[in-house]
Amino acid sequence: MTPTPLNQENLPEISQRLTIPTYDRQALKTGILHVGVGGFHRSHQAKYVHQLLQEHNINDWGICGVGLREADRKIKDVLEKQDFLYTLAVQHPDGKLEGEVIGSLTGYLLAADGPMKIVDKMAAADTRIVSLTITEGGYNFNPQTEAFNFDNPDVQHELSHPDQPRTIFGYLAAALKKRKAANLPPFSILSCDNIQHNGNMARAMVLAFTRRQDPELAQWIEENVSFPNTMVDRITPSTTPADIAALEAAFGVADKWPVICEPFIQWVIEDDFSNGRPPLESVGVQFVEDVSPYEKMKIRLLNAGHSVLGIPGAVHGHPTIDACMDDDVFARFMRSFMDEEATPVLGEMPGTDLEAYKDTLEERFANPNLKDSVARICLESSSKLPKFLIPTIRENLAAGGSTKFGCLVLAAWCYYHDKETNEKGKPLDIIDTNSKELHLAAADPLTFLKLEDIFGDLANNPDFVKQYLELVRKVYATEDIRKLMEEMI
Ligand code: CS2
Repeated sequence: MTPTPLNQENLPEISQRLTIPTYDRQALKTGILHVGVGGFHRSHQAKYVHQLLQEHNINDWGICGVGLREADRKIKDVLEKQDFLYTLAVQHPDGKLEGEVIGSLTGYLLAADGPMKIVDKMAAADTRIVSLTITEGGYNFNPQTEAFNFDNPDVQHELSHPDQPRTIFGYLAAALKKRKAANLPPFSILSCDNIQHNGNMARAMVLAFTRRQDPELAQWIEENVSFPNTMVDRITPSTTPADIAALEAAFGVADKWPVICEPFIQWVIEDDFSNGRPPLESVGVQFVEDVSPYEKMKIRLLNAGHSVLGIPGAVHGHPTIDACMDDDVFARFMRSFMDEEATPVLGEMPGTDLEAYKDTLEERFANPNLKDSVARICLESSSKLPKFLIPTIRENLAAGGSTKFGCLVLAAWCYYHDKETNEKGKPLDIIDTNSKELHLAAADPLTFLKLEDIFGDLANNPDFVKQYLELVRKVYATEDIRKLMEEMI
């Protein structure tokens, strides 16, 4: 059977095999501009909005994607050919595969095709939310001091050329300035990245930038723009060519860039919007006054748990997170990290059953049908570890708690960047903006730990340095990280 190409016209035929959007996509206004349309946005926020549009007769909340990088051209081209439709495939642990065509995205703007088109769209009256998944690194702050990086050449350019935005900050400032001049209410800026207090962080960075570029605008933003904090969660592996072929065979639909994800989904948002919001509570989104406990728990357990499996997993040669979980030593190491190091410094989690949360994480990580590569988990670890893992180590050092599990992960990470191969000599698939610097520093383990922007002052703690150097020595001497993990648990 020839697969049916995914597009609006073919939906009636596709509806025999997959759930399709039943709302009038033509009638949707763009209420949300989303910057950073990766797999995660498409498995999570766009899915929630899609469900809202399916179940309720609302047409204010269509999403227009925005890509600021040239690398985003690929997704734009694919989506445009498919009338912005894509397949979301949920992989259940028992082998069940559920497919659905998502219709909430209705357009896509690429910076390279005209930055002002993006500014104009952000400044349009219909736009009420600009949401972001621009990764931890996209916020342009020093991971340790959390100060805005004014040395970034693109930022330098935008500061003196407000009509030529390049980073998210230049775009937001230009668009908000237009709205202010037109007497339009500002949009809310909704950060959906894995940073604790992501909304506060986005606000601090936008204000740092605009205070320098246009202090009057900064004051208006400070008084009028909402930046709700959010906790987002759904494990979404990168789509591989094999996935594309497998889904085509399973559904008989030719989708050039489908998204695969786990069944679990969660979104917790602080209910503070400058210009209205979709009634997402009707599709299961939790609106709360303070998201901090949720995000801390998720970042320190789920995201850190991923790194605790992924970095040693890459060094050992496990290809995926489920392969790590299938290895009893890795699974027990991760749980020991969660129980003995992450949990004691989590603080109060009123009303939350932490044990049950950790059990669920184990089940989610072990999903044998979700092939989440350790390469995805390790990518950009230089921005992730300062948020996911290092605070737990630092707080345990202050409280006299255990740091050995976290420390072994850092020792393995030094080996990972020094050798750039796994223990069997196979080249690692390393993607990190700072990979050159990390590789050079890792030639000497202490120089590596002295990378202050990543590790802060860990190198000033003699006990920790001793533990770390000893573990690095063992990682190199044995070239058997698994054995070292086994000895610890
Ligand atoms: C992962 C996250 O990037 C990572 O290291 O931990 O992408 C994780 O899968 C998501 O945050 C799950 O919600």
